[in-house]
Amino acid sequence: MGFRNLGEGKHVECECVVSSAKKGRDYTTYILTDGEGDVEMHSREFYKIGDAYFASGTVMNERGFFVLRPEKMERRPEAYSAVLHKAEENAKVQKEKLLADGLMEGLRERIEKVGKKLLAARKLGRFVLLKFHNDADGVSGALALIQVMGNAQTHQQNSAAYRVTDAMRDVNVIRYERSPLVVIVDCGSGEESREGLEILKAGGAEIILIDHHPPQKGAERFCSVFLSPWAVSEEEEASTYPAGYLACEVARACGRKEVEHLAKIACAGDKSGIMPLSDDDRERALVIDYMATYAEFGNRLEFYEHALGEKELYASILFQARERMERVKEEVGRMMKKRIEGPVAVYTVDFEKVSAREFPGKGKLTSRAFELVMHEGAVVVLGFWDGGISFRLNEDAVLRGITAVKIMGVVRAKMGDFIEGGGGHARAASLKIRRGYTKEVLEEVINQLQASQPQEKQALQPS
Ligand SMILES: [Mn+2]
Repeated sequence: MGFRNLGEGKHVECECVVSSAKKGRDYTTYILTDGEGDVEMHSREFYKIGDAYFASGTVMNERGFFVLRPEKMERRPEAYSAVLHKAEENAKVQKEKLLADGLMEGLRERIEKVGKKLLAARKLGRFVLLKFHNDADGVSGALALIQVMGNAQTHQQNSAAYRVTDAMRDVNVIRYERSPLVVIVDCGSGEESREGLEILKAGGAEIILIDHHPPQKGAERFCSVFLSPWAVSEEEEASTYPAGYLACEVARACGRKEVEHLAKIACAGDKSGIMPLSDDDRERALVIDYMATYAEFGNRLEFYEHALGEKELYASILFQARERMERVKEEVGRMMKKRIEGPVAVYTVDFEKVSAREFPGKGKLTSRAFELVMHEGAVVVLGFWDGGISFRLNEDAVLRGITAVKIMGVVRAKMGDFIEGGGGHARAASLKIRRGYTKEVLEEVINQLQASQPQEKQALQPS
């Protein structure tokens, strides 16, 4: 007796949610949904969008539209989750051909599940808080998702870790919202984020995590959907499917076809080769990265859309960003020192001596240094400054058994007192170090890299 098969004169009674309201001159036009079907209702009473009711009445045909003449509308807050659940089940997603092959087929079910949740959230006027990492990957992912949701509170997250302070702030944001949904893009999977996620969940949020950073064990248990390539692979390759790309697949499943360029910006920003990229894609990624570096916490998404759409602003930012990149590249090249000859060569760069301050950030600076030597056999590059060390390794180094995660693990175990955090991928990662102790930690990292050198020559000799 719900709203699914309506007919003139039919009596209905069911639990439903007010999904929209449009005020007219004489009455307000409401749309009620029971999660399976919708019906219009005209009323002079006030009903709040997102509130759950028990409704009963008769359906009339008014100028071709079915309209409910209510006999009873009774608040029933406890019905909300059942209606939401039905709406999620009934949300229509599409089976699109995925933009990148490989791992992703295994993630299709999760992509569709996120899609259904977002569509249902939109339908029921559910409160959504969208958190995105402050780089091209995080921003483009958020831009794709907002197309599906239409409306959400968006907050830029200026760290790859979802820390306790972030959770505290967010719990406060969602405190008075009914069934709040928090979607986190391109951050939050690492060890550093565990406590934060736990608090956010305890604070009443349903959490969807869309990320490609290697997860700590059990990150999944805080999320209703854990959309990560690591959910279907243990290979380092998983990292190459950026969060923004994953978000674009969600948007496409929801019928938003115009997001392919955003997927490419995500890939360009994170240096991923899973999709063919143009210079335009790389430029846009650079512009977003530049803007995101300077944006304050809580910066809204519209800011980026605006800059990508304004020719003059865009050109000016691109010019600045490029100029900065060129300048630091040259400086970084001069500052590089070779600390270990090989078989896996190790280079260091002291960023305290490089004039870049905010943009490019330390990770990008390390990438610039890395690009200068990445083709010279097996290579590790360490960028360091007062407060941290950033790691870049090429494929050859990983093939010889060295990963940033391993080295960081050993160093953390030995020098835990000096280390405040860290995380990342096998080939790109960083350590956060107590101020004043970077030199000591760096020497230990170099010792460990020395100790991890493969003894290949002897091993290959026949006995
Ligand atoms: Mn990313």
